Amino acid sequence: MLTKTNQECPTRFPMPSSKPEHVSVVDFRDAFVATLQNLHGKSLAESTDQEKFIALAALTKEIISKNLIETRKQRAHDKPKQVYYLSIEYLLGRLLESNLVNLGIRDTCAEALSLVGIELNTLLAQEEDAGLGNGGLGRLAACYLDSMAALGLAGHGCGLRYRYGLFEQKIVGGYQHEYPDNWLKNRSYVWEYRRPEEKASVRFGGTVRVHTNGRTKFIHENYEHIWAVPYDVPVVGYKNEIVNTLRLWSAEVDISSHTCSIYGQDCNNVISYKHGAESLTDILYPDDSHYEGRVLRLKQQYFLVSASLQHIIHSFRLHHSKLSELPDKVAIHINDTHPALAIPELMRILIDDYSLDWEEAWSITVKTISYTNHTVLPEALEKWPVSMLEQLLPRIYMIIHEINERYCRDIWTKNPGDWDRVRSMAVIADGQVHMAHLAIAGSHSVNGVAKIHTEILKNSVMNNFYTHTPNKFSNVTNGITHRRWLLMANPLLAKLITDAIGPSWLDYPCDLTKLTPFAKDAAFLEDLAKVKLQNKLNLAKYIKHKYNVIVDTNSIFDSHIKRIHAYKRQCLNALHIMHLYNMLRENPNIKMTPRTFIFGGKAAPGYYKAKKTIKLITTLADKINKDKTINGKLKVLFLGNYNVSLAELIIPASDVSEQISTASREASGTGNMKFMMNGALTLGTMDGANIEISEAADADNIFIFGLSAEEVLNYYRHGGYNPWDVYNSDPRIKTVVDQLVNGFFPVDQNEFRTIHDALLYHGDEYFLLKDFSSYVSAQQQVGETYLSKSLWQQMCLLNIANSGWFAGDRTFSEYAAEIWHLDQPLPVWCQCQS
Ligand code: B1N
Repeated sequence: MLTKTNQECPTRFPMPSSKPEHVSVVDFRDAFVATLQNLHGKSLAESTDQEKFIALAALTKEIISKNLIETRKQRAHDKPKQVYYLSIEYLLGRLLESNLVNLGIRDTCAEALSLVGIELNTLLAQEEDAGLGNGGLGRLAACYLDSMAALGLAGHGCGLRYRYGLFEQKIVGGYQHEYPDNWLKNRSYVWEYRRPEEKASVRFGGTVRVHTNGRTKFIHENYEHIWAVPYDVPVVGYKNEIVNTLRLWSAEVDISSHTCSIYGQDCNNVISYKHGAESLTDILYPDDSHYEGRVLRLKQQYFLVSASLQHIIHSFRLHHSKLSELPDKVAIHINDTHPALAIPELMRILIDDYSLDWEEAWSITVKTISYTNHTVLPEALEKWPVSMLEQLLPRIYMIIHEINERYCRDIWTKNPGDWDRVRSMAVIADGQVHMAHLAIAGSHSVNGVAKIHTEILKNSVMNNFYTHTPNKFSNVTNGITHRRWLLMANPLLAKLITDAIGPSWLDYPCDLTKLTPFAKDAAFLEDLAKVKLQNKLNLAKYIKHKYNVIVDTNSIFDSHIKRIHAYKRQCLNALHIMHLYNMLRENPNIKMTPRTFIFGGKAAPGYYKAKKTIKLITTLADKINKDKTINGKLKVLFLGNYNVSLAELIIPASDVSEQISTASREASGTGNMKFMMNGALTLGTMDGANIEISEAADADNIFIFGLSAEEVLNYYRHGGYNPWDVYNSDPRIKTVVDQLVNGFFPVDQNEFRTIHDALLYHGDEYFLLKDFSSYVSAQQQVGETYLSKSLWQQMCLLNIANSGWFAGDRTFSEYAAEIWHLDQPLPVWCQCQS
């Protein structure tokens, strides 16, 4: 069954020793009560749940702190190569439970609390999600931190400490409303350590004076400077006593040295200047699919990069004197182009602060930096106007200019006379700085995040770059942490697995393949079904409590949870539900497996079409859920404020995982992997990592439909297709499309006009109508397969058994070996089976 993983099984090295904390239940209870009293000056009986949560987190942090200090000490001694992962987003979710799990004390803690009448789950629910990210890219960064710590790598995250995370979504009258996510209610975060003594100064604006007296010097003058103050969030390794850090930078202005008199009569102006400058790290940009060209975003990017690089070079120099050794001792990884200014910033530091010449600085920079691309959507590719960069970051712009000159010269030398090629690859073209071009030019490695995505980069989107430097390009398919997404989010399934095959899968996720023989074990499959049912009951309880809707746990729970975007095709799902509803209204006794369709996801606040999609789903839900004539065969739910915690509830309870993006548009997807690991069957297109999921789980165990990426790209190259042909030839399609605007819904007839017109009058850019018929057939096959309980459970089991390859530990072993060239023994995610 597991052919690929066996072949790719790396050399075996031992895992770091597993020493779970030996804390006794009674000691833990006593320490908890003492911490509670100490922190709040209240007895257990007087304390609120929030206070109890804070005490439990503080106690957990105490254990973590010891390990953090020890890890630092050990690293100062061993001096391993350090990895710095630079990302503008980290979608951490809650940390208390995952920290307890990783420390190996979750059960001890639960038992200790029960001695004093407290349910651990009640306290866990008190924690705010840390939502410092939009979606896949930010959650991926969080999963990788977890894997790096678990594998014992000296890997650190660098990011921004946004005062407000991704907005809170409320559904009012069926529409999305956004509210600030005030996650730092008490101005501080239970897990962080503020380290003002390690602050860095970041400079904006001003001018550059070129001083040529012997050696050319660049003197940056008249700039404004803002302090970047680090807050370190500990990242706990799985039962290995390793603690890494995620360093989040916060903007601060110290006004103690500003005299009020130069600003005006009183100190108000100084204070408002401070507030203005510090707002730099106030908000996360809430859009992950359209590039945002505002100067504040550029400031955030440079702030992250400059503070992080100053810190990296400073830490390096504590142990090493020769900067030429930087690439041997440090790897800097940029998560998409948002931190691509790391390239000119490292050049600036090496040239201006350490007097290296250009060639040497460039060689060090390129060898140190690597880049992951996460999207081929043209509207998401970052480009900054030259004028904006020049004004905000004059010295950085000079360096980018020089990078561009040299890069273009190099392309020209290899392709004399080919101006078109030079223009298409230039870092600066048409008055804009192309960040992806800068990232490729300035790093030694460029990787895509799923096989097909990398192929599209190499063969079309970045083809010129690929032919110029083919060795830079590689693929590293994304992965997720099986500790959070299986062990923690689905404890019943984790227990069932461990009882069957032992606990080795926790350290070696590919050992999940040991489950394969259970595909023929009827009793085990029954147990698997029971676990799913229990998880469905948990979700049903939440839905009843929150939305007062009763869902049938014998129905198929079919989930579509992710950001709302035209290419992710939530509308295709909605059109199919309309079609099922039409069939049921025509004949309520039609044979149809009952379904509960679950949606969740946020739309970017300025994304009109995505917001209309939410309104369409909620309107459809209202109509269907109220209709008694369909005998409860269909239910539709839009669960508000989708975030990491809600995903942890929905995924273990789902039977079907909707991964229906237009082929070629989704770089990878990672939700698809989480569902697979929890035994939901994928209904998807041949896009992103779905393709590798279908290879790993075997094509028989997933439902594939729709155009291939090649077909879609071909249509795009030839100006699209004609949706009217499909509309006129398939009455099912005509009916549902017409229903968008013909009064079928009890709303203004123009409410869904944009959606309707995009399908018929604007070429159906994402091929909803073209894929509709094959989607309907695949859905029908899902319904029929579900009727055979044992076949369904067998398919679920084979998905779980083959999901180990999608663990972040595998991904990180690949990065460590092939991109960062770490000097430690390679971490292992897979035991070679004899
Ligand atoms: O990155 C994920 C992939 O699994 C998804 O397919 C991909 O869509 C996602 C601008 C992005 N690509 N680009 C972004 C995020 C924030 C932002 O401001 C773009 N996110 C993705 C992980 O590889």
